[in-house]
Amino acid sequence: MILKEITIRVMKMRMKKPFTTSFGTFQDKDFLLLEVKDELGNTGWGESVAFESPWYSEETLGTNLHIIEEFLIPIVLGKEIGHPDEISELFTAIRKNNMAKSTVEGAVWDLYAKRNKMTLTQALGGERDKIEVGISIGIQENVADLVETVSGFIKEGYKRIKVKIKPGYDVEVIRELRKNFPQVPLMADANSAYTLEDVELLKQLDEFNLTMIEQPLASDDIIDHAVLQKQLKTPICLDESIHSLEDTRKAIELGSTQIINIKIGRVGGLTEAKKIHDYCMEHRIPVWCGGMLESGIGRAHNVALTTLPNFILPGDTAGSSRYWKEDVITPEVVTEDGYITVPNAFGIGYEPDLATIDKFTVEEMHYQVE
Ligand code: OSB
Ligand code: MG
Repeated sequence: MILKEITIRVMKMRMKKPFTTSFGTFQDKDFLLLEVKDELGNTGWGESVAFESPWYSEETLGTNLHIIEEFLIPIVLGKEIGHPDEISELFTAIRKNNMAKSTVEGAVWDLYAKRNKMTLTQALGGERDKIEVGISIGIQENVADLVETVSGFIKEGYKRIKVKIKPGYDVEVIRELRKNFPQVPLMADANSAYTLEDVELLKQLDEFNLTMIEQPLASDDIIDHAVLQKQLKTPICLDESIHSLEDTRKAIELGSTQIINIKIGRVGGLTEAKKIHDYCMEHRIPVWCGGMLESGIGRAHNVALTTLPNFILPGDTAGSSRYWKEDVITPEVVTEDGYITVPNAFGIGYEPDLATIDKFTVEEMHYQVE
C-alpha cells in the first residue's frame, strides 16, 4: 500500500470529570488524531496519547506535532509499505519520541487491517472475543468519597480496582478500602511519587494483598525498583520506566518488575507492544494494557491489543462513557459487567464519527503526495 495522504487534527475534548494523580489535576484533554489514506482510498486512524504538558513523560502534544510534521511524515509519505511492522524500522533513525511514532504507526495498522479486510485484532494475532476491564480511579477529596466511588464501580462489574496514591494519601487509604472491600482485586499506582527513603512506608502496603503496586519510584529508574522489590511482598509493576523491549528485558533480568503495564504510545507503537508481550509471555511475566484517558480511536487500539494471550490481568481500558459525554467513534466502546466485546468490523472495528470529530477539532493539517 502507498501512503498517499495524511491529515492531523488537533483535538480538544473535555472529560466528564477531572482526573487527579500524584502530579495534579486536569479535565481538558488536548490530543492529536492522525488519518492516513492509501492509493485506493482506504483510511486508517491513530491517536497521540501525549498530554498537553510533560507530567507523565517528556512528550507533549506540541513535541508530537513537531516530530510528526518535521520528521515522521517526510519518512513515510509516498512510501510503499508491505506491513505495519516496517514503520518502526523506518523510524529507527529518530530517537525516542515514542508517542509521536506510535500515532503514525497506529494509523498504518488500522489502514493495513482494513485494506486486507481483517480486524486489527486478527492483524495482531489476537485471540479473544471479549476482554476484562479494570478501572483507574484518580485521587479523591477524601476517603469517604473514594469508598463510595469504588463501591459504584464494583457494582458496575469492573474486574479490578486501581487507585492512585501519593505521599500522605496511601497506607490509610488502602487500609480503608480493604476494610470495605476485602475480596476485590485491588492495586495502587504511585506515578513515581516515592523514593527508596519510603521503603518502610511502602512495606506497610504488603498487608493488604494488593495485586501489584504500579511505578512507585522514579520514572527513569529500573535499579532502585529492583532494590525495593527485594523488600516488598507486593509485586511491582512498571509503567513509566518501560519504553521498549530492551527496557523490559533489563527490568526483568534485574528483578525490578514482576508485571508490565503496556501502553502502546509509551513503547512506540503496536509492533513494539507485541514484542514486549511476546517476551513477557516467554518469561512468565503477566502484562496488562494501561490507559492514557484516550478518545475512542486510541481506546480501540487498546482493545485490539488486549486480545493477545498474555494480557491476563484486567486493563485500564474502560468504556467511553467513563470519560466522555460524546466519543469520536460509533459505536462507543461499551463496558458491560466488566467486559468489552471485541468488535468484528475491519480495522480498529469502530467507525470514526466525522461530525463529532469535526466538532472537537481545533486545527487541521493536511499532507499529500502528487
Ligand atoms: O499512570 O496509568 C497511569 C492516566 C493518565 C496518565 C497515566 C496513567 C493514567 C491512568 C488512567 O491511570 C488510565 C485510564 O483510565 O485511561
Ligand atoms: Mg501508571
